[in-house]
Amino acid sequence: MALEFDATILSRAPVIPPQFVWPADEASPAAVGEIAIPVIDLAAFLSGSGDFSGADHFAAACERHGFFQIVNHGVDPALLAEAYRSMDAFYALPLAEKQRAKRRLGENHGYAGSFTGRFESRLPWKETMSFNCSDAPENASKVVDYFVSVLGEEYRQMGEVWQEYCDVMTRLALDVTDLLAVGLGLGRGALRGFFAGGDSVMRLNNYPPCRQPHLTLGTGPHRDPTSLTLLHQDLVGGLQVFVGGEWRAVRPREDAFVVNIGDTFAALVDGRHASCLHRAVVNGAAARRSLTFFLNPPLDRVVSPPQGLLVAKDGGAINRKYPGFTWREFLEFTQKHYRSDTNTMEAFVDWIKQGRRGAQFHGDAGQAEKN
Ligand SMILES: *[C@@H]1O[C@H](CO)[C@@H](O)[C@H](O)[C@H]1NC(C)=O
Ligand SMILES: *[C@@H]1O[C@H](CO)[C@@H](O)[C@H](O)[C@H]1NC(C)=O
Ligand SMILES: O=C(O)CCC(=O)C(=O)O
Repeated sequence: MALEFDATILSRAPVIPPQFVWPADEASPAAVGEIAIPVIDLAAFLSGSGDFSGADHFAAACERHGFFQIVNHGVDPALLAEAYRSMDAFYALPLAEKQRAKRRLGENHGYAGSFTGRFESRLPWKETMSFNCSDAPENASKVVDYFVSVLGEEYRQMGEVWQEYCDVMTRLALDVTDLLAVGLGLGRGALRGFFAGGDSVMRLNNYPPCRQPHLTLGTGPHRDPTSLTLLHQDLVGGLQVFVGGEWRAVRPREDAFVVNIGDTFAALVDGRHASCLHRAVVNGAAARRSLTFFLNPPLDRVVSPPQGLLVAKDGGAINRKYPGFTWREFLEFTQKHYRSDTNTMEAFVDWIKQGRRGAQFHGDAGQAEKN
């Protein structure tokens, strides 16, 4: 019988099931140092001036580790508070109720208790609820419709909270693409068209306490295959980023979103920016929650760098670092052929070069929760 991730039972288990035990060199050591990731104040930029503070550190951070924070982003703290209340209400439901939204194999949406259906080892110590969001006008109530269709009419209000949250995240993520475009010397708005009408995804992460926190991981090391992630973590802390050969903790800030660059965005900007390697650890005392919004282009849009990035300083053409591909192809690759880990994009590029055939499912490597 498949192992069920029942948070109320597992969080009290003195010995965790072996499926959750990670190899010693990958699990979380007792203490890691903090990293000072740049904090970008968006107030002036969003009001249209085109300026933003912290620009010097910003460019270096995008190139080095693909990770920064934004403050004065305009998201109403009341909406965030409402989102956390709604997430708590969802996770407080009995397991059987949550499983009415159960994520099925090969799907990217629904409730997943630690992915026990897809992988058998190195399971992440968490439960997640994921759903699609779209900024296409005809799909303006997509999130509400999803909650009502999988959980029932009683969940309409919950769906409305997430609809609003996703709409706000979509707008903010598009503003962040402007920030990144300006940082790359492209015009403001140069990257927006790529994402218009996109198939973005929202995920609510719940990490129950764990009595053996150093044996496991909440989210294994990975780069997001998606384009840009806007992450909000509660004040418990647990997000870590790999920089300069070591893991470093990102101190939570209630007023900030962490932005991390994913594989698809790195390919879109021809490798000018790094796709960020990160993970989340769990702890012995407190449950931890995070909210992740993954900005994506439409499934069939071809990922190909803007012309402005393919011209060298001397005017010559630059050889592209990645072959053209669609987000659908890459998404399917991560769902059917490869368990996302630190080298997903390299494996995908090899797979394309070998004629898009014959890739085996690398079920052993990396972590489980991506798509
Ligand atoms: C969500 O989006 C994915 C692709 O991004 C698609 O395969 C899936 O069918 C969508 N699910 C729903 C419920 O809209
Ligand atoms: C709107 O949602 C439907 C159903 O999920 C999907 O088939 C369609 O492609 C979506 N339209 C856009 C423009 O995203
Ligand atoms: O919970 C976190 O801080 C990280 C979550 C994450 O990396 C993910 O959901 O992909």
